[in-house]
Amino acid sequence: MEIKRLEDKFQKRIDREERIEPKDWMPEAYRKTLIRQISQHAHSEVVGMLPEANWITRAPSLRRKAALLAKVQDEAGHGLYLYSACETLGIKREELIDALHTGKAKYSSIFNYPTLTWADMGAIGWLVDGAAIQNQVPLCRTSYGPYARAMIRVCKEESFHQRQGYEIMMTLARGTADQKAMAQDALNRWWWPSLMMFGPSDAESPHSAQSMAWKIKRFSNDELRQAFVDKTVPQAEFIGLTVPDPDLQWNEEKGQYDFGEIHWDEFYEVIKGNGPCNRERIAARVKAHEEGAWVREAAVAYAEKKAKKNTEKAA
Ligand code: BYC
Repeated sequence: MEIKRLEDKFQKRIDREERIEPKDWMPEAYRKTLIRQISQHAHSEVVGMLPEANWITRAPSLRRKAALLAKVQDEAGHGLYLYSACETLGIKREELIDALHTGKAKYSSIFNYPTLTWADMGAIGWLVDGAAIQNQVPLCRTSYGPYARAMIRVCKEESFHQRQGYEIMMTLARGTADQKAMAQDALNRWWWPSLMMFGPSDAESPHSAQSMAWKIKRFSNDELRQAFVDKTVPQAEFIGLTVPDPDLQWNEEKGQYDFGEIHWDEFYEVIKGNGPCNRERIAARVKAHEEGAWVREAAVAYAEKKAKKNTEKAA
């Protein structure tokens, strides 16, 4: 009875667009859903550094190298804000990282594909960060305060990432025939996995209805995917590239594009751990974590020494 009353009061706060803060009462399922989504999001940022880091040493100019380096560093920062936001829900960062390393936690399907050419840096920035922006701008208004606030800065940075990617694609598409072919090949390989980033279709999405009612999600997976297609197809046309979908067609009546069927079997295989690079990605993360243990230990020792000094000074 008491729980029911608290739940009703909680839902009323959500309906009034009030932000929920860490010390507020919240249903256990709301807390769990947020831990799941925010930690998956944090893991995606951190694993998302790997496919691009692969190209930092091979960027074709100093300018490209500096921009890519800055982008990958931004992603590390996004991971840190998101782990911190997640910790406000009463879970330890070590537990979250352990869940990633043992394969219990998911991260975005998109980062399980290989980066084969320089054009993939363009395609990732343009399409993957473009899809991320589509999904994350509404999350600046998500109902949980620390997540919403973290997303504001993340989105500003994603906007720079998207532009640097599109500019790489534009340069290649306007370059030699070989460069244009490389850009087209990257678009061919990244288009469908980018559409899968939005998650299963609404009819197949187990969490959507409750997350929409709690205003964690503001738009459904299909709504966001459609908006992304409508925005991105003209961008491809503008630089003279072809979206690899024979069924893609402008629907005058609906005022949006119709597009072909997504290969959901591939999506489910990738999120089960059987994508082209899943094992490689987790192995790289575990190795980095183990090899970075001394840095974490040194940081803790330094913080303790500093705190001790401060207490001694105050005494
Ligand atoms: N990949 O009921 P659904 C970035 C899972 S990082 C893997 O629709 P929900 C970037 C889903 O977790 C991009 N798994 O779930 C970084 C659930 O499984 P569990 C990351 C996926 O949560 C570096 C099941 O499928 N962005 O932008 O309501 C460089 C059923 O799905 C995927 C975020 O994380 C997927 N694509 O909706 C560049 C944004 N899709 O947990 C860029 C925040 C679904 O029951 N997250 N699943 O085992 C969200 O907005 C939502 O969690 C989702 C899924 C729309 C992704």
